[in-house]
Amino acid sequence: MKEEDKYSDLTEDELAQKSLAEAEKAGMETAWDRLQDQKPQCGFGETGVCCNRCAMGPCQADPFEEGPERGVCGADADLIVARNLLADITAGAAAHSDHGREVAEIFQAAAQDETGGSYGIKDEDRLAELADIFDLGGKDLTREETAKKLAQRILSEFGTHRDGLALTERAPAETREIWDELGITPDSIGGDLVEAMHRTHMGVGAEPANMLLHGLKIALGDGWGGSMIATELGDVMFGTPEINQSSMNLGVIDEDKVNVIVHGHNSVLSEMVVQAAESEGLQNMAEERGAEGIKVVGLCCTGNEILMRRGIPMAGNMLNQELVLATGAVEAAVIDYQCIFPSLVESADCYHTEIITTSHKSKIPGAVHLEFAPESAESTAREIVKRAIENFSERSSNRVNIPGEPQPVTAGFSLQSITEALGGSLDPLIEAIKTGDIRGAVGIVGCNNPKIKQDKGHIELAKELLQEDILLVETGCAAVASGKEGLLSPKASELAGPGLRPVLESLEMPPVLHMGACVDCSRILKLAAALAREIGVGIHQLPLAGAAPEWYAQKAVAIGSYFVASGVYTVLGPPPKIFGSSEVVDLLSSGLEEAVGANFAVEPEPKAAAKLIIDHIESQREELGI
Ligand code: CUV
Ligand code: SF4
Repeated sequence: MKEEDKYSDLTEDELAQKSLAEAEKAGMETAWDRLQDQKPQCGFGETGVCCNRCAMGPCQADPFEEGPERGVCGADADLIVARNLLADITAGAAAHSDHGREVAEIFQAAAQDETGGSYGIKDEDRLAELADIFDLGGKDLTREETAKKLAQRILSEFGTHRDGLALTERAPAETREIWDELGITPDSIGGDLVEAMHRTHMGVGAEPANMLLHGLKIALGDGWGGSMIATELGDVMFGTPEINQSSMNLGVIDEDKVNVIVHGHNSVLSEMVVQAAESEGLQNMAEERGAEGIKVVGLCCTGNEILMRRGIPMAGNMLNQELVLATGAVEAAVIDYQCIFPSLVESADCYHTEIITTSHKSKIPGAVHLEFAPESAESTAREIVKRAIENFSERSSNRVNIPGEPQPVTAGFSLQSITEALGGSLDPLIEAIKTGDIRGAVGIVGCNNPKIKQDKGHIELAKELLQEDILLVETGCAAVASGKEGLLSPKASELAGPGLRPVLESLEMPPVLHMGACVDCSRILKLAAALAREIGVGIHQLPLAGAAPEWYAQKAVAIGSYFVASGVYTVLGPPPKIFGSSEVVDLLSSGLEEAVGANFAVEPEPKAAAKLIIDHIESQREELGI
């Protein structure tokens, strides 16, 4: 058996298979090892009926009616499951929204000229677009005044006010009516989240449906609020993505250069690191130390952001974070927050790599902490890159093992760049959907999860759908899985069915459009809203679907929930922890369908998931009469 064959059950990514062999040799533990150590995982936890919310517990409600049916407080399985699910959505929505708020705070600091020029306004059109939707009034406002006012308005949506979120107005009227009727139109990003945490406390109601409706509300506040704000203000400050060429996989690590990984989610950090690394002074310093330059490489969603806006190459998705260290050629891994393994410092200990934390929210013992603040962002970024350069001499060349060549990718698909590529309007896309050349569009999003062979869920589902003339838009780790597989290249249009293929070829577009990080799922909402408005229907009537074939994060639960609440049928790969409650399962399937015109399904097997999605799209088309 060849070394890497041992690993071919774990990941579809061939370079990762080689790196896994390398990691094992180095004695580096990975998430796959730790998953093995955890088996068997607890059935109560898996089905969502375990509650550890208060000091009368922990409690379990036995869904099979063999053990106790109620916790000490009297909560039954349905309530425990619903409350746990609400807590998951809350954590996920809070993660995105706190990230969005940080971007907004930096935008405010920039507007008030308090960042020493580190941050500014790059895209005035987007600023004007936001000024319009936030109704800032007065065409006579200067750019600076507009930015200040906008920052204030946006920040107030995170906290003090309860008057609704301006960006929800982007949704078509038919969709907003559904939200209003159900009482799930968000009032305030922060206020709704605090209420959600309140509702997860012991003794705040016992009605699962009422609990889950609030889950939809905070999820909408994530998608059309916190996440959308992160995306929009990122575009204003760093530029709206344009179609670009780059590369992906572990092979992007450059043996001859100082390699700096940026890992996590917040582009306000990674943007600065990229700028610092491009500076002539630091490039020269790297050359003086014997390197051919500095290479910044992305990982996870912050990587997706700088790929989208700057064409920076990506080393991989979530499960590649340890393996990239096993190349032995990473001088520094700079992290902010979310999806970063707490054990990463130990993994890095096997090599010379330095882990650098940058947020007070996300410190790791053993890491170097260089706190990032808007007023000193530039100098901190320079310090980070300098440390990486100095660390270059610690690299042992005999331990460098870069497992292969990078895969070319095309990325940078925002609503703006898609519209531009279509010749200035969405009409050609709508026409192709109407004629049936394109049957519909599906957003494949979300994470890796070691319970599923890495990237297989994403890639197989993508290939199945393309064959059926379904256009794909992707974000997060799903998009990176596609990138590594070659699906983000126009060449891959040969995998598309006979209707879709010529459309793609005439536009020289890849069959999978990379739309960014997880917070950029808001770009998918914006696209869906634009399509619905053009056609004159609600989002729930469009031939669309969503999928999260390898999700693991609470953030993904929030994303799935706002997709569904916005009217997009969504298929999950790994099952959510709800199967201990038939009431919650019914609510998420048939109950939601009645309420918002869309629901969840769970199907880990890609071909079967594809079938569910295709059937859904065809029935949507039928109802639309196209
Ligand atoms: Ni935010 S949330 S594993 S990096 S997509 Fe990737 Fe994307 Fe999930 Fe995390
Ligand atoms: Fe048990 Fe109720 Fe406390 Fe949960 S909230 S731990 S079910 S007593």
